[in-house]
Amino acid sequence: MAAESSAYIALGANLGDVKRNLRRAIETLDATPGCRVTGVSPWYRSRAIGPGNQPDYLNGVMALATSLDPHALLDLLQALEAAAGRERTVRWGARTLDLDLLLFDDLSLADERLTLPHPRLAERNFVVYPLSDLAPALRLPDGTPVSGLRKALGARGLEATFATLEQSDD
Ligand code: A4P
Ligand code: MG
Repeated sequence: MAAESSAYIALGANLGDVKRNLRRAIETLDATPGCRVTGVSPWYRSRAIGPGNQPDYLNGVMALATSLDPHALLDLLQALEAAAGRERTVRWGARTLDLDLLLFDDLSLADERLTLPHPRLAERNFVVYPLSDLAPALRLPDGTPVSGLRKALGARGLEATFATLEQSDD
């Protein structure tokens, strides 16, 4: 059996049935051969970063054990975004589902399809907060502790909501 890698994936959505789209993405990934969801963070409501007047996002992070390689995992994430009805029109525009590959083991790479760690990970509190809730001792490949990023960013525009999607009221 191929050795498993450890990956962290950011989930975000601000259009349509947000909780259902997020829940489906987690369930579908967990049911995919070669992928096992090993943890899901608490959920945060966050002010949208992007053009125009967009609804708030719901953001979280999941941990995955996988035998896929990083590009195959990115293909899978993009297929799940497409299945949720995501339309890529405006960069940073509102979306039914956004799945970003944050970290894959301690890989650092940049090619035309994939950059690891995710290039905007360290600037976004709606990624760093749930990531550090899920993995408080985690470090980026360059040794930066996520707990330090969390302190540096602060919680501006961010509101902790429910611990699990199941605990939310609808
Ligand atoms: N790509 C390269 N590296 C990666 C990676 N590590 N993970 C490429 C995922 N994709 C990666 O992404 C554009 C291209 O990035 C892909 O083709 C892939 O090959 P996209 O998902 O098509 O487009 P996008 O998401 O609109 O652009 P981008 O630049 O990835 O945006 P982000 O950084 O994903 O930001 N505000 C709040 N409050 N919460 C949010 O979750 N999310 C975004 C999207 C904007 N504002 C937000 C939130
Ligand atoms: Mg994206």
